[in-house]
Amino acid sequence: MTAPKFYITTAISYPNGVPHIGHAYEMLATDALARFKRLDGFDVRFLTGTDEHGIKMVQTAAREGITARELADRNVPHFQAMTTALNCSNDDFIRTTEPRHYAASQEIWRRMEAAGDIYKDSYAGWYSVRDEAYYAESETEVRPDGVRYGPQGTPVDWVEEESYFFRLSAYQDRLLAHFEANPDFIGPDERRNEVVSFVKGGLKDLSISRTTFDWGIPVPGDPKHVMYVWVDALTNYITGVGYPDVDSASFKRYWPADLHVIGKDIVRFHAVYWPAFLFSAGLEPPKRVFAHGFLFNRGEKMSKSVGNVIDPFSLVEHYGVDPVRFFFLREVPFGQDGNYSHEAIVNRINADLANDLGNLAQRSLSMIGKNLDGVLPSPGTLTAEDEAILAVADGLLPICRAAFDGQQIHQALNAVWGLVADANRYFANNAPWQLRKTDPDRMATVLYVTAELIRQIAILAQPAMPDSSAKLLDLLGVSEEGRLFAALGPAGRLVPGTKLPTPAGVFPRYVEAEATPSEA
Ligand code: ME8
Repeated sequence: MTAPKFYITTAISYPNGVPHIGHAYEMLATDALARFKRLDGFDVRFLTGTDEHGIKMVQTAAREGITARELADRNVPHFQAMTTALNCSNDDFIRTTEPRHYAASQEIWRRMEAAGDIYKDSYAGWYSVRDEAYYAESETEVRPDGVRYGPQGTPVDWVEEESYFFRLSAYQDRLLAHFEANPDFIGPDERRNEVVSFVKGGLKDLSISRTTFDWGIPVPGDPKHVMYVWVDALTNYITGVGYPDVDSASFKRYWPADLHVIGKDIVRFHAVYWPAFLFSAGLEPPKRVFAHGFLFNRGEKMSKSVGNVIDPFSLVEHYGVDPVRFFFLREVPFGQDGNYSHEAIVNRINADLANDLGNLAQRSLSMIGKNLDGVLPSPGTLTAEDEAILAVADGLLPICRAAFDGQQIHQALNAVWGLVADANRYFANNAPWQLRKTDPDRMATVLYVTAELIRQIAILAQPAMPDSSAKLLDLLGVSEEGRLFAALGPAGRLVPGTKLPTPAGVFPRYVEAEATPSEA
């Protein structure tokens, strides 16, 4: 039987600067979703990349006295390096300046044109360079500073130029019918409701080309025009699986995408424009679009002028990649806005990781090392308590799967850390260190059960913390194959008699640098 497929993407980032924590957050969360599916037996394809065209790139480059291409070439390597620093498992990294993407974008344009959905007219209206978005006047407001702002709080400029238009208005009913028939198309529900009311409010045709600059993909047959950056940006998702070759094995296998993970500011593009373009081109829409929230530094928006922009590379350098991944995934309910601060990160590292999971593993495994020559014991007859806690562990996969299928990553981690807490209580109540003399057989059983709980916790922690979970599974002598979700539950129980490696700490405590001298 061939594995079912799962095609997942992040938004592609504008490389008009270096990556920030919002980019890192989206990337690591999407990676956790991708890893979960792989471990659960899916043939996963995970795409990320950079969105390099558009006026925003042109303007930033001009300010720096370089070309947009030079700006992209300078910043893209930082985005690529970030995927490595965050230990992301993306299968591909697309740059919208690649020839394969020009071919895909020009083909989707031709298809939309052939469908009668593209016409030439002239555009006069408001445009936000920061959002790369057109807004109706009713969506904008003039603030006391005399500047007109769009709905996301970015300034808008008046634009008037000849432009091609996409007949978005023709897709209003079809989009509404699609939302109705596919209640899971947009998540979370709040975002879905916003989109439905936006579409119900009436769709205007969309300007999809520009003539006042040339940093973009030329419009087929009219190279004076370049495509509106969002037409080309959204198309990356099909370029990444081989479009325009719709007969290619990869396009046939992976399209439609199963999940586009994006931030809440770009839902309209993904849930309205993108499916309309695809309908027009005769292609299937993605199955689901999920919007995560925004991250704030202690409640404040990150901004260069406030000086609270945190570089994802230094975060990883400082706390370690797995603690950073774990912190964001456990702390911020996925889909909601979240906050981060040094204290909150340290608290998660020391409480959830070092104390709760790290100590439990260290104490139980070193008892096996010291008292049982490092050989996993055979459990004796299981008590009701043993059976009950093993049943909790054996029942976690469906809970985690349901959570991940709704992108509720934090709920899955809550369930797993619920077992971590249970396992700590179990270990403390059974006090195997006291049983050593009084009832060595019972001690062996308690140590076996504890090790077995840690095995299942580590398997389920892999999507969030791939490296640390691997270290734990190494300490338990679990084979590569034994790390897949198929090995969860009774099917993959630890094998008594296995000789374990010498235990080593996996989750060090975070110690404040300032504290070191006084402690020394
Ligand atoms: O929007 N917190 O690119 P981008 C969380 N090129 N997420 C954030 C964030 C924050 N503070 N700031 C940004 C674009 N993001 C387009 C996408 S897709 C075909 C084209 C998220 O570099 C943002 O919501 O501005 C988006 O999903 C991603 O980072 C890239 O943002």
